[in-house]
Amino acid sequence: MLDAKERRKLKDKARELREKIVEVTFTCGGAHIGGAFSQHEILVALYYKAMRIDPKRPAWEDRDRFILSKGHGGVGHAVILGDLGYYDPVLLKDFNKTGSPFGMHLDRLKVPGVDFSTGSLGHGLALGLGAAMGARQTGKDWRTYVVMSDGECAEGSVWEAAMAAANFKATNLMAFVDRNRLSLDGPTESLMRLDPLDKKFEAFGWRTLVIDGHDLDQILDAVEISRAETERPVMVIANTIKGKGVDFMEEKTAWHYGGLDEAMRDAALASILKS
Ligand SMILES: Cc1ncc(C[n+]2csc(CCOP(=O)(O)OP(=O)(O)O)c2C)c(N)n1
Repeated sequence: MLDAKERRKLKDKARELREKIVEVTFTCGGAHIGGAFSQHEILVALYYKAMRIDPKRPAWEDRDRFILSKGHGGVGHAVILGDLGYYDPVLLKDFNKTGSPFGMHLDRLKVPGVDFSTGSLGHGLALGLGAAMGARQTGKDWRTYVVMSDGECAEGSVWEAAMAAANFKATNLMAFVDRNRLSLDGPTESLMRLDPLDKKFEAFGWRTLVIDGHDLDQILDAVEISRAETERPVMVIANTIKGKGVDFMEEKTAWHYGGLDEAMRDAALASILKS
C-alpha cells in the first residue's frame, strides 16, 4: 500500500508520462496510443516502484526482467525507459523514423532497458517462463514480469505457456493481462470470447487476481501477493480502459492506432490535465 505522498507522486508521474506519449505520437505521425494508455499504470507501478532495476546498468544480471508481450505498446514503454534515464529521451523525437533505434516495437539490441524484443503477439508469457526458469536454474532471486494484451490470449501459445508455468510452479513469474476488452478491430468478446478469463487461468493452475488496472495501489498489492506466493504463478486480470486519460480516445476501437494533428494533440493534453 502506498502512502499518500508516494501515491500523489506516482499519479503525477503517470500523468506527465501520458503527456509525453501524446507528444511522441504527435511527432512520429502515429502510434498504438489506445493500448499504451490502458497498460500505463501497470508499467508505471512496476518501473517506478516494484521492480529491482538500475537504469545506469541495463544489463545488470540481478535486475528483474520485464516483457511487454503486447509489443505494439512500445511507445508507452519507450517513454518510461527514457524518463528513467536508460537513454536520452530527446532521442524519442525520431521514434519510428528510418534510422532511429526505436521501431514501433522495441528491439532489445537497439534500445537499452528492453530485456526482450516483442511485437509478435502470443510469445511473451513463454519467454517470461523461460526467464523465470533460468533464474531458478542459476539460483538467482530476480523476478520476471510479463504484460500481455487480452486480444493476444486468442493465441494458443499463451495457453501452452500458462499450462507449463503452473506445472513448474514458476512463482518467480508474474503476469498481467491488460483487459481493456478491445482488440485491433473490435470487442474481444465478439472476436474470440475470453470470459471468464480469470477462471480459465485459475483452471490452468494460476493464482488469479482481478483488479482495477489503473489503480496503483491494487497493482502494487498484487505484486506483494505474487512475491509471497509459494505454489502458483500469479496472473492479474487488470481491468482497464483503452485510451484511458484522453476523453475522445477512451473505449474507442479506432484509437487502437492513430496519429494526431496539432488540434488533437492540444485537446489530448487538455484532457490529460483534467483527468
Ligand atoms: C501474432 C500477431 N498477429 C497479429 C498482430 C497484429 N496486431 C497488432 S496489435 C493487434 C491486436 C491488439 O489488440 P489487443 O491484443 O487486445 O491489444 P491492446 O488492446 O492492448 O492494444 C494485432 C492483431 C501481431 N502483432 N502479432
